Amino acid sequence: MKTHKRLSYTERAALCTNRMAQQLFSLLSEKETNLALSADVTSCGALLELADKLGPEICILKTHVDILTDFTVGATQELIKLARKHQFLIFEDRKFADIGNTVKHQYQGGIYHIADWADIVNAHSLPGPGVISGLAEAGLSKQRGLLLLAEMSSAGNLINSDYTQKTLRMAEQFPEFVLGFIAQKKIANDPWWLYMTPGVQLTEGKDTLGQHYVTPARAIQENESDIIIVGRGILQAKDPLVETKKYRQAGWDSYRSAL
Ligand code: 5BU
Repeated sequence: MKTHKRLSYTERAALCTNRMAQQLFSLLSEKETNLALSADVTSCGALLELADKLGPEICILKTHVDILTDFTVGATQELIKLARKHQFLIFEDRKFADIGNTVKHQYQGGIYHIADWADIVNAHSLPGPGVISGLAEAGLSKQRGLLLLAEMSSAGNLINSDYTQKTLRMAEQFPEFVLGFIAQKKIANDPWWLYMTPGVQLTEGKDTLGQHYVTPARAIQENESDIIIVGRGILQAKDPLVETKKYRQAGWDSYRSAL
C-alpha cells in the first residue's frame, strides 16, 4: 500500500527550479490535460492540420521532423503560431546520441534548426554528460528544455536499472536544462522531475515491430508518470478528435484518482 500522498501538478510546479518544468506543470494543471500527441505524419500539411484540430486537447505536440517529406522552415513557423493559439508546447523527439560538439550542430543547425522552434528535445544519456553540455550551449539561451531517455517502451531494449539510475545522476548535474525523463515509470522521489511515457494505448498490447503498450491508468496511476504520449492510438482511429478526447479523459481521470 502506498503511504505517500501524490502531489498535484500545481504543487510540483511550485517545487521546480527548472523553468520549463515549471511552465509545463502549470500548463498541465491549467489546461487540465496530460496528453501529448505524437504527431507521426509525413507531410507538413497533415502535421499542421493535426496541430490545429487536436491542439485544444493536448499539452504537448511531439514531432519527428525528419520523417516529413516536404519540410520547410515556414511550416515550423506555422506550428509555433498554432502552439501559441492552442497553448501547447512543441517537443521534437530527436533522441540526440552523439558527442557534445556534434549534437550542438544537429540541434541548432542543419536543415531543421530544431532549437529555433522546439521547446523541448530529448537525448540518450549513452554518450555521457557531454551530450547534455553540447545541447545546453545551443538551448539554454533560448530557454529550451531537455528530457533524458531513462527507459524505452520497446521490447528487448538494452536499458537496465543501473543505466536508468546513472541517467538520473547525469540529469542532476544539469538542473537548469534537464526538466525530466522519458520513462515508463517514476524513477526518483524528487517531485521536480517531469516524466513522459510513450507506448500508451487504451488497451495493453504491442505492435509488430517491438513496441509495447500500457494503458493510461497504468502509466499515470500505477507507474506515477505525468504525461502520456499517444501516436497511432489516435492517428489510426476513425475519428482522431473523438479518440483524442478519450485519451485526454483517461489520462486526466488517472491523474485525478491518484491524488
Ligand atoms: P505510437 O504510435 O503511440 O506507438 O508512437 C509512439 C511514439 O513515441 C513514436 O513517435 C516513438 O518514436 C516514440 N517513442 C516510443 O514509442 N518509445 C520510446 O521509448 C521513445 C519514444 Br523514447
